[in-house]
Amino acid sequence: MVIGRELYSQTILPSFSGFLSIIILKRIGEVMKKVAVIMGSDSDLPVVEKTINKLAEFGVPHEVHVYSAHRTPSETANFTKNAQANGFGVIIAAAGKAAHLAGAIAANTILPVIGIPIKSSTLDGLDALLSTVQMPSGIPVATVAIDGAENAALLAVSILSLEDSQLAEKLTLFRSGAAAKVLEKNRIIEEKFNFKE
Ligand code: AIR
Repeated sequence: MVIGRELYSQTILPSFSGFLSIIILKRIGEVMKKVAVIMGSDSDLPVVEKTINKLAEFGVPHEVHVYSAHRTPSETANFTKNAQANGFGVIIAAAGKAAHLAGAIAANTILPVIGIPIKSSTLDGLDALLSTVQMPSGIPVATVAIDGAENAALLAVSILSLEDSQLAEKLTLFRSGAAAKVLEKNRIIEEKFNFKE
C-alpha cells in the first residue's frame, strides 16, 4: 500500500501536474499574443478605429501606434524588428497615398502582416491599394480592400484562432450571427416583393 502511494506521489502525480502546467502555460501563451495596429498618420484613425473596435470586440489584446514608413523609418523598423519578441502574433499596417508601410514592416519580420490601403488622397485610395498589394515575390502582405479596416481585424482574429480554440469559437459564432442577419433581410425582402398568387 505504502509503496503504491509513494509510486503515485512520485510518478503519476508529478507527471499529471506537469501536464496541467503545460496546458495552463499554453493557454497563457495564447492569451498573451497581441495584434499591433500601426497607422501611417493620425489622419488614418477614423478608418483604423474600426479595426481597433473589432479587435476589442473579440477580446484580442492589441497595441496602436503611429509610425510612417517615410517620416519615421527608423522607429518603424525598430518596432517591427522587436515585435515577435514583444509578444505580437500579427501586425496590421494602415496607410494612404504612397502606402509603403505594410511592405516596409513585412521586410523586417516574419510575422503575418495585413495591409489596409487608406483612401486619403485625390486618387480615392487606388494609389494606396497598389502600393500595398503589389509586393515583390518573397515578402508578402495580405492586403484587404480600400478602407477594409474591419476585415483586417477579422483576418488577424482568424490567424490567431489557429492556436486559440476559444477565439476560433468566437469567430465561428460571429460568422453564424452575420449569416442569420442576411437570412432575416432575405426573409423581409422576399415577403415584400415576391409575387403571391
Ligand atoms: N503616409 C504617411 N507617411 C507615409 C504615408 N504614405 C500616409 C498616411 C496618410 C497620408 O499619408 O498613412 O494616409 C496622409 O498623411 P497626413 O499626415 O499628411 O494626413
